[in-house]
Amino acid sequence: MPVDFSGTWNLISNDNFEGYMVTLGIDFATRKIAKMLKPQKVIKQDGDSFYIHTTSTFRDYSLQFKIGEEFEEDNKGLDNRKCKSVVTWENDKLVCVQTGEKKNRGWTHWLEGDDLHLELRCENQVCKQVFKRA
Ligand code: VLP
Repeated sequence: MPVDFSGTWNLISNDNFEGYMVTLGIDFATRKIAKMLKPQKVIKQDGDSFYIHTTSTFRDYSLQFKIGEEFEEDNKGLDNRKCKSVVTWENDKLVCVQTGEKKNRGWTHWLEGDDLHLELRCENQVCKQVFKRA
């Protein structure tokens, strides 16, 4: 049985979100707002199907995918770039590769104790987020 990420998760730490946003070309004013946010993630996992909804007081972002099936991602409300994304299991980690204009773009989710971890990567920047169950 794979890990179950389902649940509602609240951000408790956000390391180098600034560096990640800079590499994505997010403008100063937007970064200033985004840095203050404490987003919540709602994850629904049903077999190989995932729904990840990231919500905040400023913007929301939702994503639906099946493991191993490439999809078009438009990153609407984030950097608005399109990319081709695919999510696979690497042991108990959920790994997304986002192929497009930006090199080395992707993310990894995993569970550690009762916490949900997320590493966001773009070019040479890594942002590390930790969430606790709501
Ligand atoms: C853009 C970069 C902040 C910052 C401006 C808007 C949505 C894995 C994956 C599922 C993400 C989250 C991406 C955050 C990138 C911000 C608005 C913040 C709230 O999550 O869970 O999509 O990629």
